[in-house]
Amino acid sequence: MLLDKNFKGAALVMALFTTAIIASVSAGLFSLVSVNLENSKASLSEQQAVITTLSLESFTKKYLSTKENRNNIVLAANNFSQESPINLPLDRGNLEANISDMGQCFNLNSLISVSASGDETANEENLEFLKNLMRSFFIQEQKIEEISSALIDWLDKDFFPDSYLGAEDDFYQNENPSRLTSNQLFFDITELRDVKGMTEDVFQKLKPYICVLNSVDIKINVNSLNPFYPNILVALSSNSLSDLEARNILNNRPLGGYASVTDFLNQQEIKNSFSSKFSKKNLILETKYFILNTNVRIDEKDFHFKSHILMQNGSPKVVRRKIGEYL
Ligand SMILES: [Ca+2]
Repeated sequence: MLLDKNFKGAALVMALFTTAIIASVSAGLFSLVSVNLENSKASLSEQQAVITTLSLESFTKKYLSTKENRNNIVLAANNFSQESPINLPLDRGNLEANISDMGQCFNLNSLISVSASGDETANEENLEFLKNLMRSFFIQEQKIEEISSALIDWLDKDFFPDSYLGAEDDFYQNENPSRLTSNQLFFDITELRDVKGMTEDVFQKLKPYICVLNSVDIKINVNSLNPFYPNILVALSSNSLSDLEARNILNNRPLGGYASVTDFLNQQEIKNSFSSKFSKKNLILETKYFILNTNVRIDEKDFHFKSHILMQNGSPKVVRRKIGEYL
């Protein structure tokens, strides 16, 4: 009788135990199915976002294929915002996009010159321009020298500091967090934060004025410059113009932009101050590099894309795509 009672108790425990296992397995399976469903949904949304972006890219390339439209982007971008907003409703969300004119920023990758035999050297004229840009923010000269030297070592492929203020792997390995030099062109401006000497304060000051292009070229479009960001002009004048003077020059620009670079250089305020080789060599009136920034929102999920569009032999080509956005 006692045995029977024990047996019944054990059977009940076993039954409960089995039910518990089945319940937890079912719950696990259900959450696995839900996660898979969510993943499939997210993947479908991403695919749709990519397809939408590619369609917008095609439209943008077509738009940018005429000189008149490119000029419209330049003139629209230089007044109050550096961007031209596009906003379209989609079936399950919306699309926001803008085309940034890259004729108004300093390409960090232009700090290195690569010879035909592949030798890399610092591009001294471009480096001097960047130093002037930092000087326009009244950054200390020692800090400017430290950042400039470290930047060249960060970009060049060798492992030896080019100057006593430079830094290669042995310096960065002892830093916290430990890291290595990139030894290649920048992919995003946020990498600048990892370079020796860079502080968040200096980074934030430079941020509106610098960019990273898929090339070592640098061209500044005098019609692209924005009066709200006058420091490029200050740096072009080797810091002989003040912020206010630079802003005034940009505010008094002809409505349709300058007709020639000579017209721009012949202005009284400019004439005497633009003596650097950089300002003589790199000023243009036509932007050749644009970035299409797209944000597609589908089913309450956001997808960011950057499409770099470069004019090559007279027609626009997408030369780089990047998914996501760094802060
Ligand atoms: Ca290096």
